[in-house]
Amino acid sequence: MRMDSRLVLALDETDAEKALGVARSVSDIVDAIKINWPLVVSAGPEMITRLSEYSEVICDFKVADIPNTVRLIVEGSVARGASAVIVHAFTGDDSLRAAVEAAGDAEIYAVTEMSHPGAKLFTAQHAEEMARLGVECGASGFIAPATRPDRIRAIRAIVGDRKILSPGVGAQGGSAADAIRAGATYAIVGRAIYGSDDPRKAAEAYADDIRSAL
Ligand code: NUP
Repeated sequence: MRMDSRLVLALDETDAEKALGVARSVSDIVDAIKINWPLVVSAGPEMITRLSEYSEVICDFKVADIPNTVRLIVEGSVARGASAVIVHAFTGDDSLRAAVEAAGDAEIYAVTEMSHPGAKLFTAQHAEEMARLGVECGASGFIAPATRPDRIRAIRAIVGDRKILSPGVGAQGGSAADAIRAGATYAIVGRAIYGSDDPRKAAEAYADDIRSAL
């Protein structure tokens, strides 16, 4: 995945044509487009392939299952054009290893602590353990919360030079520049870009904000 703007668009727009329009308008600004279930259940998995014409595509399927099911989901995503797939780490070492193996040349990013308030109940309490497990199992990157930059710092101390992608910027209250300063490799921004009146202008503003932190 390229590392120019360090900005990743979270494209949770559910209208296929609007989603493609946003992708087209920001593809030269963002380093990747992350898609999630909202777009896939409304517009179909072929969106992975269509969007891969504009940008690298990260499938944020937060896969949490037994190794065989994980393998099938990761293989299917990569076959459709995904450059990376996001999986949960709480499923354990066998499921994580199955994801990494199934990804081949594509990347696996493991969730550590999630960005929403409810994350404090479970994921926050095991985030460091999950990061350690991800490193052991060969994950290329980790998801850590822009809403709590101190937690990005803690995860960075564990994962060394592997990637950290941080959601929670904009609509959830986090700052892209703060996340990057805390050690994130990429800031992930969704609604604050695709939901704005001028997604291109919004993406440019986030890219400028990130640049100010480098
Ligand atoms: O901890 C996480 N928080 C989070 O928001 C892990 C995620 N993968 N995400 C995803 O990032 C979330 O599902 C959405 O696709 C995106 C954030 O979107 P927004 O809050 O910027 O609109």
